[in-house]
Amino acid sequence: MHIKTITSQPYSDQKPGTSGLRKKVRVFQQPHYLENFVQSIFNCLDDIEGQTLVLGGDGRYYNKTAIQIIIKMAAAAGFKRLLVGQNGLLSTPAVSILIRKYQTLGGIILSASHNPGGPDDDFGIKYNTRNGGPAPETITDHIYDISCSLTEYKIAELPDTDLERCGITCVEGLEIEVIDPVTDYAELMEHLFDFNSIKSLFGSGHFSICFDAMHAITGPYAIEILEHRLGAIAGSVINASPLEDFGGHHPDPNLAHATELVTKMNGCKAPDLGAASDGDGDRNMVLGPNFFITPSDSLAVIAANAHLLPGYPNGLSGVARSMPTSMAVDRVAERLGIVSYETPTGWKFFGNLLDTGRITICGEESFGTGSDHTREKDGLWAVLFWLNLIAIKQKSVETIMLEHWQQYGRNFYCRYDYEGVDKTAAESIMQDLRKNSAELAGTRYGNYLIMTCDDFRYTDPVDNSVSEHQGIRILFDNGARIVLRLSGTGTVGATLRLYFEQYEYDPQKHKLDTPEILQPLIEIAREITQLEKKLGRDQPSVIT
Ligand code: VG1
Ligand code: CO
Repeated sequence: MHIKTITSQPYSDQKPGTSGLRKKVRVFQQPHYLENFVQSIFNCLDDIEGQTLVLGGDGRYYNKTAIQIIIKMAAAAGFKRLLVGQNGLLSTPAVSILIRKYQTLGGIILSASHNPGGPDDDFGIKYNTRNGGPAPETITDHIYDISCSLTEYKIAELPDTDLERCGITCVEGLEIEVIDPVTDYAELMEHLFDFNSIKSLFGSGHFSICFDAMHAITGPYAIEILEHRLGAIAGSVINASPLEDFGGHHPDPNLAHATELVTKMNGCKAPDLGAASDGDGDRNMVLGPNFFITPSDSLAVIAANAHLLPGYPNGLSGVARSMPTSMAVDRVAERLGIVSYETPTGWKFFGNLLDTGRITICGEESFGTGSDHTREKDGLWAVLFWLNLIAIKQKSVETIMLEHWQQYGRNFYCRYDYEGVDKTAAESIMQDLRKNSAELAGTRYGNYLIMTCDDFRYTDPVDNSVSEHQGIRILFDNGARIVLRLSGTGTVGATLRLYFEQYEYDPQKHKLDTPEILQPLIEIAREITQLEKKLGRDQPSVIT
């Protein structure tokens, strides 16, 4: 195999964020930009020789070009075997599952998740380690350090790989296997869930689903699993073909972006279950007719009922949620007598807890839920969980949720995102809060008394690594919370996120509207931060 060494200049902006390196496609198209980052990943790994790498992406614009480059660079780096998704496609949870199943060194995922795709939009690249999970900060920091001084990369002179047909190609000692993206994933789902009872549910003729794949990666997975294996009627999966620009939409499964699904679910003759997933298949939204389940509530319901499902016969060892996620799951954990861990935002922080068996289920408010079956959040898994639960309980989505609130109380919750704002202004809002945190404690706003205001700091209980500045928490005496943090996935300016939560035990109030309950907290946040004046915005860009 002839290997070329190409001289390049280091870039100074290749620092991975919450989930990999995300930039505009045009940034990745700069000379050697992608190659430099990939070489930095490979240089960070010291045991590549003879190993296997999983490779795939969500099919967005530049996926095809990038994958051919990475195949040639992986060959030059000394990998012995590459497992590549057919047509370059693999969902994020599928990559994680493949890494674990075939015990590979790791995997590379090409995706910017829910960010829009196309020549003028976003691309991303992420490295997952041997456990199947996103590389922890120690590794991503190391990759970044390497990238800052990288002056050359290696690439093998090979023809492009035919990714359209599944099968094995051997090129001078390197085995490139093009695999069906769905098979291994679907097989694992069959172990975790009772497919027969879900089949009976669909077979009864009284139950229907609409799954919106948002022209992103989960289309092929949902068609195979929901329609072919579980018998949902043809057409249950909408926007099923992955497109390079996701049909011009944000592939983000929330009420603001999954508009086609939301219209169906709020119309007459709505299906019994509505669901959607994001660009790379790790997020999920679950809806009933005219009824929205917040991701934090979904996590709590999943934790409370996991023991009923075939995949979790021994119940849960523990649970975890990211700090901004509502505390609904903590109440379930308390009743189950298990620990609920509070981690910083980003799935990588769940890795050690899952690997050491401390937790079985975990989730984030940002439409992410998962379990120890993999090391990524898993969109379709969550939808299958709800299907299986409905099949067991023979109750509607709404009834399951209302009964849960009756038992545990309800955590009213919402998130405000101010996207693409001035970075300096957003950072100064955070800085001012840090500065004033001591004075804020003890201040009263109407019925709300601030108990503490702090900057979340996490010590990983397994490796004792410390992550600081993970978001500002304003905690009130009645258990309400306001959380503020800056996004680590945006590609334009800064995105400021505000999270609001208030607990309500009284069942009489459970059907009240979230905005009504949370309005006082929203006003307090406006007053304390003056954010709308400072950011020059009178409304958030998105409310979820
Ligand atoms: C966002 C979410 C976070 C999630 C991350 C990656 O990060 O808030 O919970 O883990 O996206 O998800 P941030 O830093 O922008 O708030 V995905 O589906 O975009 O890989
Ligand atoms: Co995603």
